[in-house]
Amino acid sequence: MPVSKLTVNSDRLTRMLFQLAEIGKLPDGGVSRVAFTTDDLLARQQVKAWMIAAGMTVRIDAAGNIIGSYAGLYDDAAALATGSHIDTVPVAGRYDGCLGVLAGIEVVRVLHETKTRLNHPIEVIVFTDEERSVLGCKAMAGEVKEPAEYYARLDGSPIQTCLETIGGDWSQIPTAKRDRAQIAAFVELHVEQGGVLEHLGLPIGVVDGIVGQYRFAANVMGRMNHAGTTPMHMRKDALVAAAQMVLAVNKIGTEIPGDQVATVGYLNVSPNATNTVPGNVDFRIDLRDRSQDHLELLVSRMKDEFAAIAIATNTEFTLRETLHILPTLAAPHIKDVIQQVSEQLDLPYTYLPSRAGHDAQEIGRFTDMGMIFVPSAGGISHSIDEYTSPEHCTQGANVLLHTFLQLDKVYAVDAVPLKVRE
Ligand code: HGY
Ligand code: MN
Ligand code: MN
Repeated sequence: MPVSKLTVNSDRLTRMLFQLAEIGKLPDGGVSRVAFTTDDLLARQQVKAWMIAAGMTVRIDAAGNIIGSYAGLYDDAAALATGSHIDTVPVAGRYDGCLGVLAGIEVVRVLHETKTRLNHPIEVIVFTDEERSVLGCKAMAGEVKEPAEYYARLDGSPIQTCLETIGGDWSQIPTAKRDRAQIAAFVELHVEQGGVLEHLGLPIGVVDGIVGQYRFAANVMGRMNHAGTTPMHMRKDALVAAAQMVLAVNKIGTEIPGDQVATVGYLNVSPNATNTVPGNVDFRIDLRDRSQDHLELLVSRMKDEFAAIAIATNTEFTLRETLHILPTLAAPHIKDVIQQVSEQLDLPYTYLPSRAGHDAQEIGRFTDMGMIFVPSAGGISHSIDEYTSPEHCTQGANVLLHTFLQLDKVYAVDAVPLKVRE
């Protein structure tokens, strides 16, 4: 069959998506598969089996990334890579990350079944812990500069033990770093997680670039006391202070000119008792924008606001950075190829930024990066209501397949074919 006629197997892709969603399934139909949990391990086993069935060899790097490789005609040519993540936020749907991994496996399976060998090796990568620390893709980009404590889990378990459970090795993290000689291009398929494509009625998004992010852990210290006997003017109420800080974060997001976003999605009160003035509050902040300079302005404004609130409420606070990702632009020639392929497949498209973070963001630090979006129903994600139709998933996977076929010609191979494959 001429490669131009190749298509993915829609039913098989849909079956894999639903089967993977059974691992970590919640009673109400959502999925919970947080990195390093038993369900994450089970899902990793399942994905490795699908990679092998698709004709790939599989290895795990020091960061626990699963790297499926499908040989090309030129063994030592740099790979064309795709992939994403299969770990989820605590209450998730079945598409975030998983579509990118499973579509990549399906693309290779079609090549394998039709005995199609590209010049370049193809890689499908499952990156470790995308939802919280983006450790996997950061390690591959050589960007893990922080001490192990920075990556400790919310429950305090050390990253060293977590990595061991998935076949990684914290002490060998630097060996996970790769470069452009090993990966010539990385293209990630992902659900949009926003409502632009659905609003425009378009099946394909060509991503211009991915926003940068800062995340912080804030701790407010007041004084725990009796709710009845402590006069209002004598209180150090950590929750009143934290509540004002949460509103300050929202104000930064809404009032500073620009299209940044600012969120507090996690908050813990202690001792969390009706008749006790709260002594301590933990909460976490997520700031995003397309410009690093603008992000730094948001952070500085936030710190000033928090300092003023602490003085006014007679409390103290600490602020610890838990994540910083620089914005990353997609490679223009990869965007061109995704556009051309969408036109060839008669799929209308638009260009748009990604306001969600992705593994491609870090991989784009050392090689050419591109992203393909497909619509999210209602613009919903990080929710059990996340949904993308089988048709849109299939269209996205076909755009990925044909983008690889095109990129195989775009990236010359100067190696001599070491052996002719069957
Ligand atoms: O939070 C994000 O943007 C991504 O879904 N991890
Ligand atoms: Mn994702
Ligand atoms: Mn996500």
